[in-house]
Amino acid sequence: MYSGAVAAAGPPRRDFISVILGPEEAVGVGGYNNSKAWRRRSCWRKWKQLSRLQRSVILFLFAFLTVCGVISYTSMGEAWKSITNKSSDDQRTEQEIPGLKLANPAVLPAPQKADASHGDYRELSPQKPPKPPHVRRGPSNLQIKAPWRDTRLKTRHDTVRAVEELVEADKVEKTEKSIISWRGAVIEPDQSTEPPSSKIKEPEKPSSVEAEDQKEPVPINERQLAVIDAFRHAWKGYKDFAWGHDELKPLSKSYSEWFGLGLTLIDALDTMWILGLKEEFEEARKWVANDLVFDKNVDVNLFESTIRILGGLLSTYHLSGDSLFLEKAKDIGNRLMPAFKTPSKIPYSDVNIGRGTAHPPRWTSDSTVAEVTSIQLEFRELSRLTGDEKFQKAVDEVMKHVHTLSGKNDGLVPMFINTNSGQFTHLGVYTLGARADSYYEYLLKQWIQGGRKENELLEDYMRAIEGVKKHLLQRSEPRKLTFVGELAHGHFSAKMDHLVCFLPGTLALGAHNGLAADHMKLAETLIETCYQMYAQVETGLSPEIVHFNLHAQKGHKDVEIKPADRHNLLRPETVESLFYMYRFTGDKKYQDWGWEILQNFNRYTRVPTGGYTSINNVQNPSNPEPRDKMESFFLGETLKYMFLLFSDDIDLINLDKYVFNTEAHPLPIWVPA
Ligand code: DMJ
Repeated sequence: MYSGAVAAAGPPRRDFISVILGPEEAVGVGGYNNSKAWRRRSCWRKWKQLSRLQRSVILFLFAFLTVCGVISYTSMGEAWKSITNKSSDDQRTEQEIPGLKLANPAVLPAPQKADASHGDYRELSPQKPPKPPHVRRGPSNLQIKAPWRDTRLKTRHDTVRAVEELVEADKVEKTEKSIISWRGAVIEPDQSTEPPSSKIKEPEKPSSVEAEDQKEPVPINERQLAVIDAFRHAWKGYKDFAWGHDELKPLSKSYSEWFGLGLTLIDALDTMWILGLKEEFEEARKWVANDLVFDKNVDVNLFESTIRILGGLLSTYHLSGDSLFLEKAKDIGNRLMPAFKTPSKIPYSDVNIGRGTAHPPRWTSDSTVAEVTSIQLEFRELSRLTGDEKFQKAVDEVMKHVHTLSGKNDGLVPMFINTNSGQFTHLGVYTLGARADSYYEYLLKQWIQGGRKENELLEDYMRAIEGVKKHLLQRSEPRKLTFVGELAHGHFSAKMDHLVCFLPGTLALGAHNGLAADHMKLAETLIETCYQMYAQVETGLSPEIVHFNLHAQKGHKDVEIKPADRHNLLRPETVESLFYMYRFTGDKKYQDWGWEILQNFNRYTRVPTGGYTSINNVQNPSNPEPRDKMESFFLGETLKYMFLLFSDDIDLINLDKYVFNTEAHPLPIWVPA
């Protein structure tokens, strides 16, 4: 608006704001005057001409704009400061942790763009989930997903964690080298005694997560397929005639009960998982979910139910990630605890899992040494998983007590221990067979499980192996096979149970974990003997017990078999040791020996209508006398170890991550502190 027009119209109304800026004042009367004083006076006059309201509004606007100006200046300053700081932080990180930036991309996948061609990554961004195609009613927790369908998601989740862990691990690795000490000797794990020449090649492992999830699956070979066929055949018999019962009687097409807890089914769960038998696994899982009930008035043997049921449930939980198995494990674990309520804390052999009472066998107050010292891996793991110390406390106490006991002979233990006094009984008899065997096995395996820190366990194990060398080793004639005999009140007996054949595998596992080199040598000699216990017999199957010839006699082999000992119960120990020997040496002869054994099981123990049977006479190929019973450990152990023996995939139950319980159920090795 021009001021001339305003002047013509009279003074501006006071009820609205009007700012008049025009040339007339600036020019003035009498010509152009643009001096500073004149301009100041003119502005002041104009200001004075404004109404009070107009002046207030102008002052308010001025004040408001000033405040805004100050605020925006401050925040821009902050932003600028943070930009400049960030770039200097980045430079510092690179200087302080050299290689960190380079190392990560080498181990982990490159940063992922939300690219349309990689739909996977979009799942991770915090966007609204897409609408489901149809609304599903019912509680979401009933929509159980099979765990193997979630692996990609798991991988990504784990990758994030792995970044943090790698940085941490990098620091730790540089400062710490784990050292194993035995009687003052220092053994570095790196110097373990694996024959270098024919060792299986271990693939480059960037990190456990990536290695397992991104590695090409190793194809299953012919021999593994033969094991799957054997398993399916055994399972068919169990399913058709013994479903939900303890053991199959394949000839009479029925079943036998021991505890009435579906022993074969539970023992076989993780084998099915390892063999990849998903349909069978799902079916068995349903039975566990719907029909496995521990609230039963039944007496169970503490050791047998721990290694088969608790061990089987725990390992299946670890492999599948399905919490159903952990819940069941907790249930049976709690129900077994009354066994430890004894005057000495050495547990009773039997527990009534419904009533919560425990007792020793009717005829004695003794327990078997192997039984009370071979439940530790399982109860310790249960404590770790549940956070409830009581399980571990109870079993650790047993080990500590046995560690201090007198009555050992150079580390070798008697076979019985009294639940009242806590002392060994029946002193003077020493064996690595029945009633003592897994005591030695669990000394080593607990030490491994706990991160190789519990020195008392290692001491007892090393001392015991020295005891074996000193008192129990002998050589047979004519082939000079080294075997482990027994000692009874100073007299050596050349008797060896098939059960002792766990020993080569255990010795090899110890050597792999950095123990003495001569343990591996002994393992190699003993596994040859165990193989000969099969090879020198007419059916190619080992009897339960053999006697070795100490003196050469014309026409006699190394191995003699007494009529009472010539049965075969489909036991796993030799195949178990063959598996360890192959893993640690890569020598194919061990696979070939196992293959011969599988073929002989098929030839003499396979029942055409389903299942396998124990036999009474390994010396009579034309009539091996079937006993009409398939033990649960045939599926839990023997076939599992066969499958693993024929595999060249060292990550199929990696022995640096898992330790097998004495029923072949793999449990995780705790991360060393
Ligand atoms: C299994 O129950 C276990 O391996 C145990 O340690 C010994 N006996 C059988 C197998 O022979």
